[in-house]
Amino acid sequence: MSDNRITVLVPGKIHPRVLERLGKQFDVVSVDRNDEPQVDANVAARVRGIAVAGGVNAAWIDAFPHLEVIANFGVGYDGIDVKHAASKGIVVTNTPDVLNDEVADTAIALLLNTLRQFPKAESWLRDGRWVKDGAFPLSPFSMKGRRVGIYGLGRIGLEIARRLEPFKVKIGYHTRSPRDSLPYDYYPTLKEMAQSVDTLISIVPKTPETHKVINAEILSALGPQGVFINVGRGWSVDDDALIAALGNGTLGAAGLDVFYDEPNVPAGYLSLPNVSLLPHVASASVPTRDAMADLVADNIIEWFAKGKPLTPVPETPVKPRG
Ligand code: NAP
Ligand code: 8YV
Repeated sequence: MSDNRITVLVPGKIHPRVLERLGKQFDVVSVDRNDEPQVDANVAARVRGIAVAGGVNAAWIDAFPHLEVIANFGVGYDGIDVKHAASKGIVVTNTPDVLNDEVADTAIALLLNTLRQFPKAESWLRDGRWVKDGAFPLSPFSMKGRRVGIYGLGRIGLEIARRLEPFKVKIGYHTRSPRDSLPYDYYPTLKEMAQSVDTLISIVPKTPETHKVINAEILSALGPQGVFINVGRGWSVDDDALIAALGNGTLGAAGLDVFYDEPNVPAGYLSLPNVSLLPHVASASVPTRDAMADLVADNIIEWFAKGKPLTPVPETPVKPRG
């Protein structure tokens, strides 16, 4: 460790490219990510940046008196106590835009898998059932003629909408503020949207307002032909209500990439035939994760070189470094 290099702390695991890029110009200190930081006092006094995939709570923020910047690996930064960071003048950055295409592609793939049961059809072939039992059963649902409501039409939601256009489905969305000049129907409430569509795709952030809003009422409004897809956060879903609705036919099918308490997936989903499950892989390709890693590194590099990170989150101030 050299004295004139800035120290950047990495709590827990992160993409190796972040370590490689930052290691070229900073002293990078990797530590376990527990609830309370356990970092040598001499190191703690030197830390000026944190790069993290996951969470940084107030205890971690308070443990480093010279902390200036926290760079999160991921566009969703719900694991970081941004309010606390903001109160101390610490800048938080995330990785927007570089993953829009990948996550939107995954949303469409998950929707098709859910409607047409392709993962099950492949298992049918691999298990020798095509030979033994004949053709795979017809899928109960199809993309054709669907009315799709997108809950959250931000960077990723808009890419999902654009990808849906060639499928000739009807597209609507719900956000708190309508977006200008878009050819999609705006619904002022989630409930109104759920009553008007048969396919709901959730791509909202984890916030106090989005907690368990996909509940029994919303699922029942989608109806027995209805399909729910979640690529946002598991936080937004009432799992008990969704498992019950899928089990008793109130809702037709669901496709989930994200869960309330990852990596734990409620057992109720695993035994249901009408749910397609992915282990939070929407952005998980080599090119996209490389781009996210580069943006984490570049945010830290730009902050210390120019006092201005590339992609600060709106809640934290960007004051030039003193
Ligand atoms: P974004 O550009 O900030 O878009 C968020 C959208 O949600 C906006 O349209 C916003 O519109 C809407 N929204 C926020 N709060 C809302 C509320 N209470 N009610 C209704 N609409 C609300 O974010 P993004 O880059 O698209 O990412 C969205 C989220 O996707 C991330 O925060 C992350 O949690 C998740 N994500 C998941 C994966 C994955 O691997 N599955 C990958 C990337 C991202 P208004 O502000 O007008 O309401
Ligand atoms: C990643 C995500 O899986 O960007 C996000 O918000 O949920 C995903 O892209 C995650 O952030 C990796 O830690």
